[in-house]
Amino acid sequence: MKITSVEFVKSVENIVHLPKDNLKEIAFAGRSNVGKSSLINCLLNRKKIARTSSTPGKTRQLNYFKINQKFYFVDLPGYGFARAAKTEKVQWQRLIESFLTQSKNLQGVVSIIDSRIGPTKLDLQLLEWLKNLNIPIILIATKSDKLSKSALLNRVRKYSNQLSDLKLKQITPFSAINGAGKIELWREITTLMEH
Ligand SMILES: Nc1nc2c(ncn2[C@@H]2O[C@H](COP(=O)(O)OP(=O)(O)OP(=O)(O)O)[C@@H](O)[C@H]2O)c(=O)[nH]1
Ligand SMILES: [Mg+2]
Repeated sequence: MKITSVEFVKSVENIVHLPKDNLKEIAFAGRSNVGKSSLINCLLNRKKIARTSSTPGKTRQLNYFKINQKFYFVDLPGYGFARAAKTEKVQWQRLIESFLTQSKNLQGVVSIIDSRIGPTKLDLQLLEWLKNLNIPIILIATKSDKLSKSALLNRVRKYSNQLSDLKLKQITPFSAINGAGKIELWREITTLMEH
């Protein structure tokens, strides 16, 4: 995908404020600190259009990025941030839920897991939920640079088996550090967008 323009449009805390221009959307979901914002920056060839941080729980709204004036990337708040206040957790959860159930333009969700950790309980909940809602899933195992090639292969194979019920096409290893998996992920995103 040739990126001609990237624009941060807005942060949304309540879905009544979703953009109204009906452009197609791809959302990015995963545990807090898993690397969602870094992955978005890497895909868009921008260093810090999506804010990243080593402090978990940085992304607390739905962040809308308009690409090539044609479609949106939506950076979702991370789930499972242990130190967040309970009321805050409930708030984010509600925001993600209402977004996933009500966005009319959502083409699919890039669900991001940590290649070293694999799917956690919360990841599984999200995946099952997406499946029940018939929302297409692209599954990414990020931070692949932290594992050797053979360890990575083994883990990805293991996760595929663990998730066989979901009938995913594949799990794509990815690294925001060295760009591994970037071409494959763009290919998967483009395929969803063409539907
Ligand atoms: N080694 C390595 N580190 C990564 C990678 N992706 C992200 N990180 C690091 O992981 C930390 C969290 O990254 P973010 O992109 O901010 O994670 P996030 O999922 O957006 O976090 P929240 O917005 O808090 O939910 C940062 O310190 C990143 O530098 C990767 O592919 N490899
Ligand atoms: Mg983030």
